[in-house]
Parts: sequence; structure tokens; C-alpha cells
Amino acid sequence: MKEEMKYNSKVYIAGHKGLVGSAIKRNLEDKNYSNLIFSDIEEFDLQRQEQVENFFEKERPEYVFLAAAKVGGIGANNTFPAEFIYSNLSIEVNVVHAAYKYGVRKLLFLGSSCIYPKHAPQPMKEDSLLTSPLEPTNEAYAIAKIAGLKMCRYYNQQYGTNFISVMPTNLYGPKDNYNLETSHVLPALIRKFHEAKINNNPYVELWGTGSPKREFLYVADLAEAVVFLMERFDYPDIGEIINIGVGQDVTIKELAETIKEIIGYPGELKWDKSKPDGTPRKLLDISKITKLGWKPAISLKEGIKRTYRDFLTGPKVRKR
Ligand code: GFB
Repeated sequence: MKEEMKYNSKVYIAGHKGLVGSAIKRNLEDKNYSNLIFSDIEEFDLQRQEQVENFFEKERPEYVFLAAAKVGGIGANNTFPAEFIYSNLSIEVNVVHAAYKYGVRKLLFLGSSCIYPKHAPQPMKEDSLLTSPLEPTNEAYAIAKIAGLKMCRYYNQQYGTNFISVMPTNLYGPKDNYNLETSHVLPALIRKFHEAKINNNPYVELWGTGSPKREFLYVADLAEAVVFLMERFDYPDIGEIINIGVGQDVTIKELAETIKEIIGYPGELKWDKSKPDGTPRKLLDISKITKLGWKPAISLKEGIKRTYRDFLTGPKVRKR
């Protein structure tokens, strides 16, 4: 049975203030969805089961984008694994179960490309899930995300729900986290090059060796992909999981050179090899989603330019 999302359907975006959730919100508003609902951390905590169930009982959303998560870059994942596994598992358990209990028509769960094994063949296809060990620096987060996608799959299997799971590659864009200890590489580099330029620093220090490769997807493209899937595809048509990426990657050194050029910083790069490189490469195979009719629209250079503009016009006091 197809469950068509309509412009007046009641749609709940869990995590609407974050990088991903805010992009989904903008996308749905641009498409004139008129019945969007949100929850604020001040109102209730998605880690608390009773509070989540009360919200679902009262609001009865028809469609749910589960974009709420505890996320961070390699430093945060490596330093706070207990927080990453606890927060993400509890959010997933509470929201997925409440969605089942209160008859949500369709839920879309946001996973991550780090669910795939450290040495998975590249580009990584959906069927490489659980074929060999994970990257240790983000294993806690990855295990929580694997639990989330499996929960969706097993609820579908046992209860006949329509919960779909997407695995995006590394994301970036407006509303990213610029805290240098906890952020991902792309916002960290925007901030580092910007501040080095303003302060006339002779060099910028980056983490690791610069040789790992990463794939970067602008978050507005991700939002377009998940709304496209939510509107048109059901479980099990798209399988247990589906990748969302751009299909090409760059070395961290190449990324750094690109950001340096866009910001116009004239100095040098230095590599702090005491910091971890993480997984050597994680390029997604995006043939499944491209066959369905979606492809990314925004190039890495254009996405970095837009993100830098957002950085410049964002709150003047950046979180450290
Ligand atoms: O984006 P990132 O923090 O996470 O780091 P992952 C990517 C690469 O950039 C690593 C290097 O090789 C870092 O060593 N890098 C260089 C830097 N300079 C910097 C810097 O100043 N800050 C940061 N953060 N990195 C994450 C996972 O892995 O990917 C999450 O930890 C999530 O679980 C996310 O899955 C998508 O790409 O290594």
C-alpha cells in the first residue's frame, strides 16, 4: 500500500534545528508543506521515552523525519563514545517505537556512511553492511546507527510498518558546528582558514596526514534526496538501506587547498600527525538512488562558497 505524503500531511521533523533537520525543514517549506511540527529540547528530551510517547500521543504525526542525533567529527567521536552510543540509541529506540505505537504512516531514519566496514570495497555498496570490522574512532556512533536501521527493518518485518533508512555521506552546509574540538573537518577548516587570514597567521594546523579521502554532500542536496524518497518510495521497494552521496571524493589535503583558495588565505598548511586520520576512505556507491532518479546538484566548490557565506553572516560569537 503506497503512503503518499501530501502537502497538508502532518509531518514531524525530529532535530529541526540541526544541520540536517533545518535543511529538511527549508526544503519542505519551499515545497509548501503546510503542516510541519517540531519539538524543542526545551520542551522535551528525545532521550526520555515517556516524554517522546506523550508527544506522539498528543500530536499524532503522520510522517516522521528522524534527523535528531548526537553527531560530531573524529575528535568528538573518539573522545565521547559513551555519549554517542547512549544518546543515539535512546533517541532511535524512543522515536521508532513511538512511531510504531502511534501509527505513523512512514518514517525516514538518517544513518551515516560510517556504518560500513573500515576496509569495505570502494565505492561502498549497501550490501557491504556488517561484512567486516568498523573504523574504531567512530565505532560507538556506527553501532548506534546500525541498531537504528535494523530497528526500522525489524519493525517493518514484524509489525508491517513503513520505516525507511538512508545512509548519507559526510554532510556540510548552513547551521554546521564550528567548535574546533567537536566539529567535522569541513566547518573546522572554514573557521581555521578564516581566522588565520584575519589574524595574518603564517600557517594553519590541520589534523592527521591529509591523505584520507572523504566524500562531501551539501546538505540542501541531502534534503532534496530524503524528501524525494519520502514522497515516492516505500519499504521494501528501496531495500533495507539506501546510500546518498555525490559519487566522488577528495583527499583532506585537496579539500584544504580548495577551502584555502575560496577564503583567500595566503599562508602554509601544517599537519599534526598526532591526531587520528580515521578511516582511509569512505566513498559511497550511489547507483541505487541515481537509478531512482535523484542526483546531487551542488558542486563542492559552490557548496563551500555558500557555507562560507553562512559562516560570515552567522552568529558573531562562534562556539568553541
Ligand atoms: O570530518 P572528520 O572529523 O570525521 O575528519 P570522519 C575527516 C578527516 O579530516 C580526518 C581530518 O582524517 C581528520 O583527521 N582533519 C584535518 C580534521 N583537519 C581537521 C580538523 O581541523 N578537524 C577535523 N574534525 N578533522 C566522521 C565520524 O568521521 O564522519 C562520524 O567521526 C560521522 O561518526 C562523520 O560518521 C560522517 O569523516 O573521519
